[in-house]
Amino acid sequence: MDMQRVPAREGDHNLQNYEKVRETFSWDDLKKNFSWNETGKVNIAHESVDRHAQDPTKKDKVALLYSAPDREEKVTFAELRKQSNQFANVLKKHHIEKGDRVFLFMPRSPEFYAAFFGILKTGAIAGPLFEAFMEQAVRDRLQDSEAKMLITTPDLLERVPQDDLPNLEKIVLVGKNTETSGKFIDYLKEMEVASNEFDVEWVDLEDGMLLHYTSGSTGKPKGVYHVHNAMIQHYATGDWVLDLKEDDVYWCTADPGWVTGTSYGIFAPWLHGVTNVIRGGRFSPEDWYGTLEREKVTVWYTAPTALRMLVSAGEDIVKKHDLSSLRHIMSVGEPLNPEVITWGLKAFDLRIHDTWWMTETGAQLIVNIPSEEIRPGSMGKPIPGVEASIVDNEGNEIPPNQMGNLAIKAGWPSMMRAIWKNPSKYDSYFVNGWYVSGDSAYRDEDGYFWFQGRLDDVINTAGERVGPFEVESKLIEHPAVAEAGVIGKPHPERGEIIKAFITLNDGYEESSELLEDIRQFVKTGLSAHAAPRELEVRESIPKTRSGKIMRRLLKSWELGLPTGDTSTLEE
Ligand code: 6R9
Repeated sequence: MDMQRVPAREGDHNLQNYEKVRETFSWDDLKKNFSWNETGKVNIAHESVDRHAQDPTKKDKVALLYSAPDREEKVTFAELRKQSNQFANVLKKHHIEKGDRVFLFMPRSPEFYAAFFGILKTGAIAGPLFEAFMEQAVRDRLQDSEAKMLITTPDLLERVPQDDLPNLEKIVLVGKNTETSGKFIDYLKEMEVASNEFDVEWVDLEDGMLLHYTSGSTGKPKGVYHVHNAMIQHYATGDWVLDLKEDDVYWCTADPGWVTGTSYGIFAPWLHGVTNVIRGGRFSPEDWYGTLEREKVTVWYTAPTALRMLVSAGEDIVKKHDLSSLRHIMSVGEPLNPEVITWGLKAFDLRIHDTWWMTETGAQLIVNIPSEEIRPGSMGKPIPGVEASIVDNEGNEIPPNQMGNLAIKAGWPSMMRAIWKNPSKYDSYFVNGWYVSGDSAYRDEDGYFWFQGRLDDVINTAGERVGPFEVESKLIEHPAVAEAGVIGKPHPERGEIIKAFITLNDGYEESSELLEDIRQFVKTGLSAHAAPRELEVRESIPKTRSGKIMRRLLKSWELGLPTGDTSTLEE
């Protein structure tokens, strides 16, 4: 299909002459922009917060523009420095050392950001958890990381299985606190008496900074380990792709439990010292348009699922809001439908710029930048300093217009440095010097990349990665369920929904009550976004002779597609 191309508009974009910059750019040159270039000792929290707080022209600028339906707050760079210093002192008092894992399990709030930077200032590794996680999801992550401390709220505490977490020494409670045991720390009380001054722990570029858990097709979620060096790329893409300028009001809608919410909800905007909008509460078209209008957002980073829901909400509601501040929109997480780009041109009179990257890559790699033509349906082209290609299974590059593995030449600054405690898993990403993403794509003659799908069984539902194994494991914990196979089923708004095929244990009869009970069991045990929207009871689940669930076959049946090679199917 020959989609209408959308040319770049004239404008004062940060990155002009993309092709020329690509030819001459080197990451080493860029390092000269950083204050640590001389010493080699860094801390991403210093670069994001303290550097601006120490600048007389910047210190009173609003860093965090927080709002939720029941709360509003403005936090300047100087205040954010002070609060994160205080929290770093609280952590030190309770014996947190460089390299310790400190996890956050709480909604977006000013306290979250103070605590997050406090952790980084001590040289500890921060592990943000999505607030909707239920007990099993929390347990898996805190156990695997051997987290020493957790920051949470009294409301969420019941989902923290304390008895199963021998390494967890202390729990900081943000909010009204009735716990009295010595294990608990009262956030407000300790912050009140903590000093405003803190000597930031200067670390090496390769020292640990962040652990983000993400799902693969097998096994439990894996801890993707990032280091302070990632900031070089957060900074560069903040410049080229986010096109951030001094006076921007920037809004990234992602939760910091996911990588977009840290790399682009925290680091990129604050490395550039811009005002960062954080909106608490739940999604609704009225709320989001209201936020764009009220906060006078200029640069907006969001996701296809949300955009599709805005499309469904219609154009009338757009017209009710004054969105004239908005000048730049980006999207990430799933394929961006060409129809959504067409709609964006009508509704906002702006192009929506797709960007591609992953938890493992730490920052954007393939993007549409403001000064280049957009080809709707394409993810764009690699950023300067990054080499992307399509390779076969042996890691050999294949010609344009042929589908294969989307791969990146290893060595970009924000690349993960390990899978926590799982070196063989880490090694399995790399073939012949290429990082192999697990996505399939092709490249056209002009170097634009076109996403085709996942090559493994990972499900992408409303932009969130869900591993079928996790859901299957939870399903079979239900007393009625004998076996389970889980797939992603295409869905117009959510990209994919989770569909589970199950067999029942003897003595159980299929009924809508039972299916709803099973669904709730996954929802309350794992998380809402992992609960199957569709459940189908079958006589058996197809498996290979070695006992692996043949999800591909389930999917073909579901979609009425040819079943392909079934020679390994168990009789
Ligand atoms: C940042 C983030 C990564 C997976 C990735 C791919 C899908 C991300 C996309 C996209 C099509 C895009 N994905 N961006 N698919 N077009 N622009 O989303 O990280 O949660 O780890 O997901 O998401 O399948 O492999 P993560």
